[in-house]
Amino acid sequence: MIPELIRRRTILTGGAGLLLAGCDKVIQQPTARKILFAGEDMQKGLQRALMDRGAPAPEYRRDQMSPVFRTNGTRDPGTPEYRAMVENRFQDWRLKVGGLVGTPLSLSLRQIGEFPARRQITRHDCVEGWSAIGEWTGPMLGNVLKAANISDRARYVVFTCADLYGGQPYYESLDLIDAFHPQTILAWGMNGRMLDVGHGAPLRLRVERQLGYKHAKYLMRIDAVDSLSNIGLGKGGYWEDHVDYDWYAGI
Ligand SMILES: Nc1nc2c(c(=O)[nH]1)N[C@H]1C(S)=C(S)[C@@H](COP(=O)(O)O)O[C@H]1N2
Ligand SMILES: [Mo]
Repeated sequence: MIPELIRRRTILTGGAGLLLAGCDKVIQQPTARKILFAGEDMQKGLQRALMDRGAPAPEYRRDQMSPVFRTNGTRDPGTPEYRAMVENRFQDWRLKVGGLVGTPLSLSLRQIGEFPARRQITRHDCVEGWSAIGEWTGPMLGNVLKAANISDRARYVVFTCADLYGGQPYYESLDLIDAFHPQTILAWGMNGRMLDVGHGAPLRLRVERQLGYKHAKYLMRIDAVDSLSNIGLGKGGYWEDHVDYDWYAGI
C-alpha cells in the first residue's frame, strides 16, 4: 500500500515527476512507455503504472528456497574500518539516517532489531543472468523513514555502503514508491541466520520489485533527498552512473 502522502504528491507532480522518479525500468523505456500509454490519457496511464508499482513481488514457500544463494559484487568490503566492525561483531556499527528528515537517527543493530520485522521468501534476480530464492528478515524501510520523520520535500532515498568502488562507496537510490513498498526491507537476517559478510552484513536493502544491483549491501547511511543530481554522477547509483543499464528493461 502506498502511503497517502506519496500517492498525493506523485499524482500532483504529474507526468515528468513520475517518469523522473521512476526506478521502474519498464516505465523509463521510451518504447515501453509508448505501448503502456498508447491510446490512453497520460494522467490515467501514469496512475495505472503507479498502482502496478505497488503490487507485491511473488513470495515463495520454504521448500522452494535455493540450496545455494550465491554472492555477487562485493563479497567482503575488506577495508580496515569494515574489518574492525566484523571483529567486534558490529557493536560499533551505526546506521545513519539523515538528509531531509526531521529527526536524524543513528541506529545500532540492536535498535534496528527492535522494529517489527517482516520475513519474506523472495527471488533475487541479478541482471547477469542468475536468480536465487532466499528468506530475508528485517524492518520495513518505510517504518525507519517514518521514525526519522522524513520530510515531505523528500523524493528519493540514497543508500551509502561500506564497500568501495574506485575509492568511493557503493551507492544506490530509490524513489519513495519503492522505499515505502511493504516488501522493501532493511534485512539483518537471511535464511534464518544473521546476515553474513558475503551477503552484506550487518544490514542490506531488499527491494523485491527491482533487480539485484538495487539491493545495496553493507549499509552505512540512508539519506532522504529531493534530487539525485548531486549524488555521484547524477543517475542515482554506482552502476547507473558508470554502466549503461537501459538495456535491462528491453528484455
Ligand atoms: N554494497 C554493495 N551492494 C551490492 C553490490 C555491491 O557490489 N556492493 N552488488 C549488487 C548486485 S549486482 C547484486 S546481484 C546483489 C548480490 O547480492 P548477494 O551477494 O547477496 O547475492 O547485491 C547488490 N548490492
Ligand atoms: Mo547483480
